[in-house]
Amino acid sequence: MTAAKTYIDQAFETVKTRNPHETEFLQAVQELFDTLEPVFEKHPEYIEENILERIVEPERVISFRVPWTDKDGKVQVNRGYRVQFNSAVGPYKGGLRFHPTVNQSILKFLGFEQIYKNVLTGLPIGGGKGGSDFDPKGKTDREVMSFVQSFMTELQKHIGPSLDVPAGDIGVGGREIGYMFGQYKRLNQFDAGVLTGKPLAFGGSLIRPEATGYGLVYFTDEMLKANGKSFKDQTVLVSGSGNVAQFAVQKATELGAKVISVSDSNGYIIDETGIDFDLLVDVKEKRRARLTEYAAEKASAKYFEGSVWNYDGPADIALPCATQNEIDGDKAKQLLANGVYAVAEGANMPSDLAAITAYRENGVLYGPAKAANAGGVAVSALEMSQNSQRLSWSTEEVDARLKDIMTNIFATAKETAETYDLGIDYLAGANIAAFEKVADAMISQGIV
Ligand code: NDP
Ligand code: 2IT
Repeated sequence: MTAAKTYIDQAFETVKTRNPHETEFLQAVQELFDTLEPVFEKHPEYIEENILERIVEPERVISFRVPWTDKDGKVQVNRGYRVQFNSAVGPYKGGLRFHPTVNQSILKFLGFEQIYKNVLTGLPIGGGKGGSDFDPKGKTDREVMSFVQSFMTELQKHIGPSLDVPAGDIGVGGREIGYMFGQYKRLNQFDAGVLTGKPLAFGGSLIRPEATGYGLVYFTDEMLKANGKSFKDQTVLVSGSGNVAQFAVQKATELGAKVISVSDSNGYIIDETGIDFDLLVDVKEKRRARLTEYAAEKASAKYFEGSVWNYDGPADIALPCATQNEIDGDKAKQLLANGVYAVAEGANMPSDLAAITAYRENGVLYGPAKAANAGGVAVSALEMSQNSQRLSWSTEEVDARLKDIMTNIFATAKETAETYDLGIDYLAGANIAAFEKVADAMISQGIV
C-alpha cells in the first residue's frame, strides 16, 4: 500500500470515529477521499500538513431552536442550523433546506460538497449550508412566514455579505427568501448582499431561478460533445419536479432532447410526447399541487407510484434532480441495461457509492453533482457581484456568464482527469481540481 493510501485510509477512520452516526456526511467524505490517492502521491506535503483531518472539520456549526405559531395558534418548535464549513477561498456560501429529513449529517454532507463545488466555479466563495426540519408542504403562506421570521431572528446574527450568504435549496424558493430578507431588514438594515436567490424587485439576479437546471444542461451538453454526442433526439429521464428539474426539462427540450419523465416524493410521470414545461410550472409553482394534477390534465401522461428510477424502458441520458441517494447500485445497473450512457447530477449526491461504482466500471459519461449542478451557486455569486456594484445585468449577460462557467468546469474536470491519466473519470477530475485549490488556499493561510 502506498503512503498516500495509508494516510487517506487513516484519515477516513478518524472521520468515522468522530462522526459515527452521520451516514450521509461519511458517504460524501468517502466519495471524495476515494479519488484522492493520485494527488497525495504527487503532493506528499499534503500529508505533512495533515490536510484531510482539517478539511473534514467544519469551521463552525450553529444549531438553534425555532419556535413559531401555526394557523390554529399552537406553538410549534423546529430545529435550525447553519454549517459554516470552509472559508478558505471566500465567505461561506450555500443554500438553506427546509425538509422534515434535515439533520446535522445531511447539512454537513451538503456543506462539505459545497466547498468543492464553489471553488470549481472559479468565483471567490467558501462553503456552507443550513436549514431546518420544518416541512413547508401543506402550510399556509402565513405559517411559512411565521416560521421563517423566527428562523431568521436567530440566523441573522451569523450571516453577512462578507461572512456568510445563504440562498435556497429544497423547500426554499423565492417566497421563503423574500420573507427571510424582510425579517433580516427589520432587524438590521437594507443590505441586498446578505442573501441570494432574491426576487428581482430587491436585488435578485435574472437567470438565478433557471441557473441550476440550465447549468446542468450546459455542463451535460459539453460532456456529450466531448464524446461525439449531443442532446438532439435523445430520450432523457429527469427526476424531481422542483426548481432544478423544471429548468433542466426546459433547457434539454430546447436543445432537441425528448424529456419523458419528472417525479415527486410520491410517484412519477412518463409522458412519451415530452414533458410540457408550461403545464409543469403551472401545476408546481402556481398551484403548488402534486404531479397527479399534471397527469389528470395531459392525455399522453401516465402516473406511477414509487421511484422514477424503477421505470423499465429505454432511455439515453439520466438527470437526477430530486434528492440524495435516489439511485442505488441496482437502479444504476437497470439504467445501464436500459441504454442510459450518460448521467449528470442536478441534485446533490443523488447516486450512492454503489451507483457511482457502476457508472465508473461501465464507462458511463458521469457528471458528478459538485461539477454539474454548480450553475445555481455560480449565479448566486454573480448576484453578489451585482449587489456590490448596485447594478443588474441583463438576461443575456448572466446566461452567457453561466454558460461560460459551466464550460470551464467541464474543461477543468476533463483536463485534470487527463493530467492524472484517468481517462473520462470526470468525478476524479472534478474532485482533484477542487481539492487542490482548497488545500493550497488553506495551507497558504497557515494552520487554519
Ligand atoms: P425543490 O424543493 O424545488 O424540489 C425538490 C424536488 O425533489 C421536488 O419534486 C420533491 O418532491 C423532490 N424530493 C425532495 N425530497 C425528496 C425525497 N426525499 N424523495 C423523493 N423526492 C424528493 O428543490 P430544488 O429543485 O431546489 O432541489 C433539488 C435538488 O437539487 C436537491 O438535491 C438540491 O440540493 C439540489 N440543488 C439545488 C440547487 C438550487 O439552486 N435550488 C442548486 C444545486 C443543487 P416533493 O414535492 O414530493 O417533496
Ligand atoms: O446546492 C447548491 O449549490 C444550492 N442549493 C445553491 C446555493 C447557493 O448559494 O446558491
